[in-house]
Amino acid sequence: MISPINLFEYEELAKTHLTKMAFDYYSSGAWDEITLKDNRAAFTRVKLRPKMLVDVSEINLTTEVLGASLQLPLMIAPMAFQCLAHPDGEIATAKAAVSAGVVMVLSTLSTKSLEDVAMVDDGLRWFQLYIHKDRGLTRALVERAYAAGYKALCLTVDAPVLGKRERDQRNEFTLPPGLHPANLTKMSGLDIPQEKGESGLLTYFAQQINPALTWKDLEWLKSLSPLPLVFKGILRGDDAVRAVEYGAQGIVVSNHGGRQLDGAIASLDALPEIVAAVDGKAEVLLDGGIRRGTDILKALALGAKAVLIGRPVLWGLAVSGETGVADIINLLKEELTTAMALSGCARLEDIDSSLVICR
Ligand code: FNR
Ligand code: LAC
Repeated sequence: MISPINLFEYEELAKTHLTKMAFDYYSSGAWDEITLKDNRAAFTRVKLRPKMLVDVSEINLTTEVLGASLQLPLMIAPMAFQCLAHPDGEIATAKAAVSAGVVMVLSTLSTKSLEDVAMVDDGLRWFQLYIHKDRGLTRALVERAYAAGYKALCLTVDAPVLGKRERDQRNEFTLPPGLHPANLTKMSGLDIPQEKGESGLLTYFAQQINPALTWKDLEWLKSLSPLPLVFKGILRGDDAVRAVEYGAQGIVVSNHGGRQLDGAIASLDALPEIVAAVDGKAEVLLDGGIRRGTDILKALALGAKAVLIGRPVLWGLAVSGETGVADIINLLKEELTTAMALSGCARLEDIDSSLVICR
């Protein structure tokens, strides 16, 4: 078997390792998948303006996010149900993140418990929170994440209800026997009566997740732990400003990988407005469609402090567990190093808006 040389080849290979139900769940977007595709297309609309005759014999990729050092400006986005890709699931992802020196954000809906993932050497881990209707359950999640040493709470704000992913509906998506959301229940499957002709996850959200959440609930959330708050799923400058007023230390510009509101703006297109609105008062991160080192370069040039990758991590996991995830990170690292050298940027601080032109 020839090993993949880029993230797209990983996806192709991963498809052969996954059930159709799992591959469809991982890869799909909402409705017509317009936003899913536009997340990628947005990167092709941005052109680079490389600088010549700069000493690029040493490229430095290190940076800081929320005061912690990262080996490169990359993080692993929260993604549910990673044991569908590999038996080690989130543990394998956490190990690869620790070795690479990047932050992993663990999903509320992980298939390994947050405590088990925290056993992987002292990594830089954040916990992604879904606020359930059951406030006691939500409080317990936050308290457990804090106790287990997670360094920030990543509050996902773009999913009051689950986006309609029609492939999951067609497949009546559910978890196979033996897998369950390990932070929530000791039962198998999604622990809900599965509705015929519907995705089990959509039903889960409708029953369990609080669609009435608003800004006024944030004081309550902040009272639960001293963890810094990062808002994930912001697409407008005014919302970003409000998030900062409510104490956000970080903003993830994201449309959930095109899985929520189809037709929503590509995250890269939303980035400049948000960077301008936040005006340095919080760290701005971006996810959605990052597949090449040049994509990271473009996002940084448009003002992101770092980027998160989603699906490619699952492709790495499906192909070869921890090794595959490590390889995904390494491929992006090599590509970013080359892209910076060819652009005349030896350090991340050399990357600024003069490097890009948006058409
Ligand atoms: C996600 N995403 C996500 N986000 C979140 O806040 N909580 C979650 O549990 C999940 N679960 C999840 C599962 C799967 C299978 C995918 C693909 C995505 C969204 C994720 O964090 C991120 O925003 C996108 O995946 C980024 O886009 P790319 O890199 O996949 O294009
Ligand atoms: C998803 C949810 C779980 O995107 O965030 O599938």
